[in-house]
Amino acid sequence: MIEKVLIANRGEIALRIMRACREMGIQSVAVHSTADANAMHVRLADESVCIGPPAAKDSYLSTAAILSAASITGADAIHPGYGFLSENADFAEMVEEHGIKFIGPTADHIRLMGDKITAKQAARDSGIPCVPGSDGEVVDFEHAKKWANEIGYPVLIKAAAGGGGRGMKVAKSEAELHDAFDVARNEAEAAFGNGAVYMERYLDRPRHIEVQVLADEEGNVVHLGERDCSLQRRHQKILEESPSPALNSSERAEIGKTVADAVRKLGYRSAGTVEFLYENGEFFFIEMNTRLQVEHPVTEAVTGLDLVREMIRVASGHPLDFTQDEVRMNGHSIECRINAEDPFTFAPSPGPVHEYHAPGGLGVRVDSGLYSGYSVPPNYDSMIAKLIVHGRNRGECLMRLRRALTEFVIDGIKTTIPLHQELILNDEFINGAYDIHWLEEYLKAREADGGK
Ligand code: MV4
Repeated sequence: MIEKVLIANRGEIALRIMRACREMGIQSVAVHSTADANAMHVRLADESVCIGPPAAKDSYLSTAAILSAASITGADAIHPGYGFLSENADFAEMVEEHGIKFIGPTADHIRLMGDKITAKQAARDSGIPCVPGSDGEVVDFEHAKKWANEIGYPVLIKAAAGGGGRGMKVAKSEAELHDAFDVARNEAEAAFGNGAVYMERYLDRPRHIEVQVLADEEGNVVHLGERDCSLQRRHQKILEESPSPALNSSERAEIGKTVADAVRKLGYRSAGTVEFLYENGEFFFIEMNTRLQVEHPVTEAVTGLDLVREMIRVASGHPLDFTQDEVRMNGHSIECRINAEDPFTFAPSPGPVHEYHAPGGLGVRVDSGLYSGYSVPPNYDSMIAKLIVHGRNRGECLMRLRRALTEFVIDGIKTTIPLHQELILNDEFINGAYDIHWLEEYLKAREADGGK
């Protein structure tokens, strides 16, 4: 059994993992940069180690510093959280080579899903529906033309090493294809050191729906329903909900079963998320995330399960102690990501927090490392809190969300709380009638109205 976990992360997710450890009687080790010496994750841990200067590449991304910290504290496992080293297959491999358990999937599965071409092939071979597109890499313009004619325009050229929206180019016709192909290849080479690209039919107005799974080492796999993550700006999610307002229960059961069967075939272990675009009643695989995700709490709210606890149990070699039939989806949950940003321009707003008051009450959860007197450092991601609300149905959830956003006080810095207050009064949002482009169009219209 795991006795001491080093948490290779910071902020709210480090706290989240520590809380699971404490409930399980596991010691926790925080690591931190010099910029985070006063962070809540350092205060709440059983032990902490400073691993370097503020720049992430010299601290939270330094495999040497993190492995040294694990070694001197005698940690027998590492949880990577999300971002940073969480989807770095070489890191997962190094951790295991040091005789330390990596709380996540195998390095091979991380590598397989990290390359979007091999990920798509694996998904398709396991029975997951994919976006019609090229059979693997598109190596030159002649092949690009051949595939585009087969798929039909518009087409999307994507980088194998991309993901999360980086390195994509649309071509609406053959006239645009040559330049789009060249630009995509060159950008992929420059950004990732890997110029491999592939091609898909471009879906016009899909929703972004992702299915959560948990798998153990004995081949037991359960799906925990889906999350709708369509509300995004520049590929940053702003608000997520579960269940998706777009699905009915038979669609939900069917995609869940398809994903769980595929993940079992892949021999995957730990928590994972299979991402889809959903348009006109059809699901199309785009990527698989081999980590715990920011928005996991909405799934926790609806299922009552503790995903971090399950990840730790699976990493310890325990089988899942519940079956698919025992997973009950209950009610509705919404998460608002609260960023230290101007709610109109989205300019970062780090600095000292004067007054801090988190909302509470029935159905309300706040995951955050903020406290009065804390100063948000300028060196990292601007997400400073997640507000997660649960209700028996979407209407009750929205009522509680409105109430909770009214109670939330974060003084001294600008936050995106006013944006959320505004969004949840919008009729289209209230009706669940949004897709992946809705928020950006909403914000553009708001700007045209004179910043209000
Ligand atoms: C697409 C697409 C339309 N058609 N693929 C962007 C992030 C990356 N994970 C996949 N992305 C997209 N892939 C096809 N064939 C549109 C997007 C996309 C998107 C997807 C999910 C959430 C937000 C998005 C915003 C713009 C584009």
